[in-house]
Amino acid sequence: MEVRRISPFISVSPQLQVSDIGIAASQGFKTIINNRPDGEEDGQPTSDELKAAAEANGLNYIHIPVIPGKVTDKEVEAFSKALDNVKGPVLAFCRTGTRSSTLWALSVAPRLDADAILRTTAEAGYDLSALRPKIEARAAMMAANAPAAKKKDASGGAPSGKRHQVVIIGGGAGGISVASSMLRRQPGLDIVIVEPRDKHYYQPGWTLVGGGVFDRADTEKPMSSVIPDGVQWVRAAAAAFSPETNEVVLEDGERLGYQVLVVAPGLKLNWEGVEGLKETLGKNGVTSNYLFDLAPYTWELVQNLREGVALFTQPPMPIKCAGAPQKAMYLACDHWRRQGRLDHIEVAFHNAGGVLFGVPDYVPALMRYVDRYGINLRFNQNLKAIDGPAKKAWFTVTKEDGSTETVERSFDMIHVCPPQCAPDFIRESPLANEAGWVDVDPETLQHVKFGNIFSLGDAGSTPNAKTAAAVRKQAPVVAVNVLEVLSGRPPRAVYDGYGSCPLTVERGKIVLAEFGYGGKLLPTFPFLDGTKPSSLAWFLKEKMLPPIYWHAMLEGHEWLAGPTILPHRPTTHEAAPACGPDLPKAP
Ligand code: FAD
Ligand code: UQ1
Repeated sequence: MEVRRISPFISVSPQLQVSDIGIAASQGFKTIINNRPDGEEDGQPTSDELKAAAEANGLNYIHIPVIPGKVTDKEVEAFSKALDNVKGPVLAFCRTGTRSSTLWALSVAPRLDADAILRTTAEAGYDLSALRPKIEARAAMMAANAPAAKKKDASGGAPSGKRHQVVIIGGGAGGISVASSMLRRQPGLDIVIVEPRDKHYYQPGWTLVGGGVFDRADTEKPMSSVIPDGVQWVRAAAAAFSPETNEVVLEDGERLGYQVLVVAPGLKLNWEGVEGLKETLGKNGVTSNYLFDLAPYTWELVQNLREGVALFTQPPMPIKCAGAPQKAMYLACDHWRRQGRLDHIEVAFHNAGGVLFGVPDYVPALMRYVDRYGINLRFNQNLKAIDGPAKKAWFTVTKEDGSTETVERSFDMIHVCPPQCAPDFIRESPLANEAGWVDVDPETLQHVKFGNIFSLGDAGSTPNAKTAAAVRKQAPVVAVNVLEVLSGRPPRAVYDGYGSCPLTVERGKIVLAEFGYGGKLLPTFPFLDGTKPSSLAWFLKEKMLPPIYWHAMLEGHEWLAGPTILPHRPTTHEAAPACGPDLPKAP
């Protein structure tokens, strides 16, 4: 069995025998496409026999027979439709694989340049250069028939030619940590990080900036200082993906080729999602700890407020650090209480959701603080519009019967947690799930469709708490799995959904939520009961976590974050060494 990979989603091969089907299943293929009519030569297994073998091995089977040299539009349409709808990876075959690769080339013609298509098939061992006029004609025909359908490519830019071993999108918590974790395991690995900003931020510190504990300068470092030695930094924003040709398209149209791609661009703070918010941020008593520039303004407002109304808002989930909106509120209340002003300040928490915190075990401790501070909880109230100069905010309230109404609130200060979503270039890409996030397996963090793409951090589809704490555990998992895939083996490190949210309930005390998938409590230290406020957890947050972030996590020292590795499963994939050595653990 001679499998030739065209893209992470589809490979082609010469004639498969019935006995090859089980091997294909063990190599991770999910669908077989047979492009050969029955009875072309003696000894050829029939389509029915292959179908039965595929079904016995849990694979989908599709028969799109093609006569050699006579590929019709109908067959291309059928192949194209199959690729859009079936589960991948797909293994298509005919006598030599040429008909299958021809069908692929014509199927993707509306989306990819002829050059890219021909280069890709040539790399797989099929010289289809004679097909160029047909590819171009089909692309033109499809464009004419469906002008508004799909753009040919995000850029039309020229390929750079070089294919890096690993390209990482984003130099935030996820991108830097995973680069370091990979390099610790395999020094000299060819890694590129695509990151437009020249500063890296320790965002978890912004709650303490807003609470008057940290200086915002402590939360910022030059990007160049956190990019690991030996990693190439491309100072640009990624704009689109071309997973069929293993390329990322940058904003200026440049293309970067990769063997494995790691997608970690974080999420988008959607300030435009609240009418009037952008115009008034940073003035008129409107603040947010979600911005480096504004966290100090939170503390300024808190210090200056002597009486009046203070509102704190929380948008619909998912958001990064789901506890951050209430952390800002508790620290403000604690200050006002210590100053003897709390009785003169009406505090309300307007939460688009219906619960104070998603994991019930932590709610009783938080409720005690809500009561102590006299906070008015307003559930199912979503901030829709704000008028800074008039000091008014409007909320859409969803009632029990599902009907909605708008309520108006006046304020003296308001802390806004903005609505959040996947970045636009991810949402609009073939990597996204329906909600816009990078569609990855929750355990291996491997893309569900493109086996050489991984994602970690806030941009991923995994249902964990979107936190740096989660990234600390995800980075080693992705590092191991990327190296496995580069060696031609399937992923074997698994992530348990760990995330953590240190809820600053008062200055000096924290309720340390630590939990994994399904809300399972995952405390790191047996002696630290996260469901109770504790000064030890505050000490961890204030004194220990910054150096853990900067010097352990970002530098690839996997403190308390060693990945769970499943036993090695050797495969017979032609690209894989017969049985590779176990990967060394990071120090
Ligand atoms: P980020 O760290 O946001 O990095 C994304 C990077 O990608 C950025 O550098 C960005 O410039 C880059 N990028 C964006 N678009 C592109 C593009 N097109 N091309 C290339 N690069 C791009 N977590 C905790 O664990 N504990 C806490 O106490 C905590 N508190 C928080 C408090 C606040 C106020 C906030 C805002 C966050 C908090 N977090 C906390 C969450 C934590 O900061 C994030 O979950 C974490 O930073 C996510 O890492 P990431 O790499 O996915 O994204
Ligand atoms: C954590 O690991 C982490 O990332 C480094 C955070 O962000 C800074 C956190 O806020 C927390 C609470 C953790 C969890 C770490 C331990 C040791 C419990």
